[in-house]
Amino acid sequence: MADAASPQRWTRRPPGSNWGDFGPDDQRGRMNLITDQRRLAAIREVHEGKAFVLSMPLDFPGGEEPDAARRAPRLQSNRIGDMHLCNATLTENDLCCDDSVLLSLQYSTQWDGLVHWGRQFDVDGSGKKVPVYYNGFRAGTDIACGSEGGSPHAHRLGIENMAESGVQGRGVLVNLVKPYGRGRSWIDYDLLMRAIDEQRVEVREGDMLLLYTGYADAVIAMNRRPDEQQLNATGAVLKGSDPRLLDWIDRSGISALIADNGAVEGYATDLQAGDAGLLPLHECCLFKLGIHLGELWWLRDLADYLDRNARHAFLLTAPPLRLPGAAGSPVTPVATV
Ligand code: UVW
Repeated sequence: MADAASPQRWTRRPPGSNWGDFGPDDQRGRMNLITDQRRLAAIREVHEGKAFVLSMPLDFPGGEEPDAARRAPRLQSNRIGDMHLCNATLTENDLCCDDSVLLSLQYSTQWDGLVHWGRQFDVDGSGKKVPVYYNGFRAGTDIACGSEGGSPHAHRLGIENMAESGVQGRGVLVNLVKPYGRGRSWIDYDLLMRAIDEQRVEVREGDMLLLYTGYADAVIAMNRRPDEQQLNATGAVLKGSDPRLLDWIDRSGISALIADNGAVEGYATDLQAGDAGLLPLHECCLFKLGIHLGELWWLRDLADYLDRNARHAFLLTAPPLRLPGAAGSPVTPVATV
């Protein structure tokens, strides 16, 4: 499609992107593809009424390094005056607990919001690159950081936009443990297609695609003492540098891409970023196509059930926190089969 320009922000969109296709000021990206009709079709995938919770406990993986960017949640009791609201005796008969939490939004089972990954791009052909996110929203004005990065607020593309779409639709799961085992494997287009074909997974436009790799199984087994070396050798990761894989993600029409590992794609071992950036799949999904990424989901029980019952589709309900201005969110997704 020709550039449907929003003249204020951009006249030239990144090659392979869909900027403008959902409207010049769209902030929901591919979530727009989950229409009422498609939600009804997703509900028709429910045959037993059984529900699977797809979140790890939010204090996993655990064991943070001192310089870690993301930290495990810290709970504390709220206070009324000097009274801590933990087993607080408000009256002779009434007891109360009431907490606050300091929470890294992307520490555990999470959604990456559309401002999680942007890039420098020449949006008007002037030869000057500017820092932008999906649909050309600008770092600095649309996505503000406050003084010294202290009080960030995404005035555009915050995670609340995703929450307001409901995030309920058809989920389909591809089991990568079955064909490729529990060791580290890099999944390119051919390997993903092989798994999809062998498992007869029908991926429809608007579907949320889930990849079971076994990574979160290892995280849970480590019981809040993660062994980074072992985890780096665990489970399948998508090969973001494969252009055929990125092209398929675009053509498939998926609305979200989810895995039980830390970043869906593998990190390059040397951090020499070419033009495609450090994380090409993040760039393709979050920056170009408005496809939210789900990470560190708990998929084992659902994957086992689907395998035992020769199924792959279900109703997925997974809204993030409706937290204005945030770059991501914890999530407690539910698959209903
Ligand atoms: C990064 O890798 C920077 O983040 P995430 O894996 O949470 O998308």
